[in-house]
Amino acid sequence: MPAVVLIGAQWGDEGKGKATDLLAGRVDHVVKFNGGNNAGHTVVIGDKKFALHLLPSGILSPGVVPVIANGTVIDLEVLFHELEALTARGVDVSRLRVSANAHVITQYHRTLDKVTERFLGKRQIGTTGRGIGPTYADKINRIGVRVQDLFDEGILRQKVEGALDLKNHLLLKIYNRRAITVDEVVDDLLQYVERLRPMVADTSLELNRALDEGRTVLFEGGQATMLDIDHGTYPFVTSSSATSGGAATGSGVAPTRIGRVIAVAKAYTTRVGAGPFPTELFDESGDFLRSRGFEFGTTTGRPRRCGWFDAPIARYAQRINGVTDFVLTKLDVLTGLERIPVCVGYEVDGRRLDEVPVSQSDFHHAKPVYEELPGWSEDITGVREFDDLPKAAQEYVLAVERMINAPISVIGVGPARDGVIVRR
Ligand code: 2SA
Ligand code: GDP
Ligand code: MG
Repeated sequence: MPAVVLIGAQWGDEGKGKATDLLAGRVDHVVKFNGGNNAGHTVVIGDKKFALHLLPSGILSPGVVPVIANGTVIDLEVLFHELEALTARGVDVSRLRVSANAHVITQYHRTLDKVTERFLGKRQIGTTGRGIGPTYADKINRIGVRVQDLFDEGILRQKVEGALDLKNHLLLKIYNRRAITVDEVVDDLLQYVERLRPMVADTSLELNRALDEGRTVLFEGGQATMLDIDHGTYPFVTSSSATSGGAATGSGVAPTRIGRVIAVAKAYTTRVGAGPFPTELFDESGDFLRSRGFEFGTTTGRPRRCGWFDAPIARYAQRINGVTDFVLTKLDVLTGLERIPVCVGYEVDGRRLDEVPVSQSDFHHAKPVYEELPGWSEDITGVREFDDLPKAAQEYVLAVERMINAPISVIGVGPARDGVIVRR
C-alpha cells in the first residue's frame, strides 16, 4: 500500500499515536499534515512512556523519516525542546524533515489564543492555549509567517510588522494588554534559524519522489473528525483539516495516491474542551471510564469528558474520511461493566435520527438512543487472538462493527506497544 492515512474518528485521543507506532515498522515516512503542538500522542515502549506534541509518532521508529508537512503550524521553541528531550533519551531525530511552507506560531498567536478564550467567558472553546487558532487565522488572512520566511530577515520583519498592526490595536484597546514589538518577535524566531535550516525542505516533492520509488508513506492525523474545521462540531473544533482530505492539502500528495484510510476509534467516547457530546456521562459510569482509561489530556492534563460509544459518529467518520478499516482501542477499559450501552441513534424534539444531524442546534439537543450489550469481567490485556476474548467482548466488537460500515482490523487491549489483537 503506497500511501495510508490514519485519522481519529471521534474527538481525539483515540490512541492514534500508538496505532501509528504499530504501523511505523512497515512504513518509510510518517507525515504530520495538520495541527501543531495542540496534539498529544502517547506511545509506550517497554517501560518508557513518550508524550509527543509536535513531532509525528513515527519519530520513535528507527529508519522512519518523520515529516512535518505544509498543513501544520509550528512552535519552534516546542519543536527544539521536543527534539532535545528525545535525543537525551537516545532517540535518533536526525532524519526529521520540515516543510518550508508550514506556518510558524509566534508569541502573539499564543497570547491572542489565551486572551480571546478569557474574553469569550462562558462561550469559550476550551482550546489548548497553544496559539493554534490565531496562527491558522493569519494563514487564511494571508498575513502568516511561514518557515521559509525565517531565512530572509527583511521579509520576516515586514511580515511580522504587517501581522502586528491590527493585533496590537486589539491587545491595547480591546484586551487591555501591552503591545508586542516587532523586535521581540523577530529576535525570538531568529534564534532557531541555523538549527532549523538543515531540516527544511520541499516536503511535497520529497514525499512524491518517495512514492514514485515504491516507498510507503503514512499520514498521521492530529485531533479528529469531530474536531475538523469543516466537518466537526463547529465552532467547538480545532482550526485545521483533521479528516483524510486534509492529508492531501496538508502535504501536497494527491488523493489518487492514497489507497487506505484507517480510522482510530475508542471503544467508548471522550472529548476535551467545550461543545456537544450526546453520550457524555455525568455519573459514576463516567468516573469509571475516566479513571480506568486514564482520561486526562496529554498536552494540558485536563480531565477528559467521558461517554459511551456513539455509532452514528463512527459511521459519520467512515463516510467523511472514506474509512477502509477501523482500529478499535481501549476495549480493556470496559472490562468489569455488567452492561455496556452503545448509542445507535438520537432523539431530537421527539424525532428519531439515525445519523449525525447537520444542524448544530439539533446535535446540542440530541438525546442518545441506546442499545445495551452484555459486559465481561475477565482481564483481556494479555489476549492476542480474537477467539481468545470472552464471548461478550467478541460480541461487543462484532455488534459495533455492524454499525460502522467498515471492518475493525485491530483491537486495542492495553496501553503497551504489543497490547493489540490483529484480526485477519
Ligand atoms: P485548539 O487548541 O485550538 O486546537 O483547541 C480547539 C479544540 O480542539 C480540541 N483539541 C483536542 N482535543 C483532544 N485532544 C487534543 N490534544 C491533547 C491530547 C489535549 C490536551 O492529546 O490530550 O492535552 O488537553 C486536542 N487538541 C485540541 C480542544 O480541546 C478544543 O476543544
Ligand atoms: P492520540 O492523541 O489519539 O494519539 O491519543 P492519546 O495518546 O492522547 O491518548 C490515548 C491514550 O490511551 C494513551 O495514554 C495511550 O497509551 C492509551 N492507549 C492506547 N491504546 C490503548 C488500549 O488499547 N488500551 C488502553 N488501556 N490504553 C490505550
Ligand atoms: Mg491526544
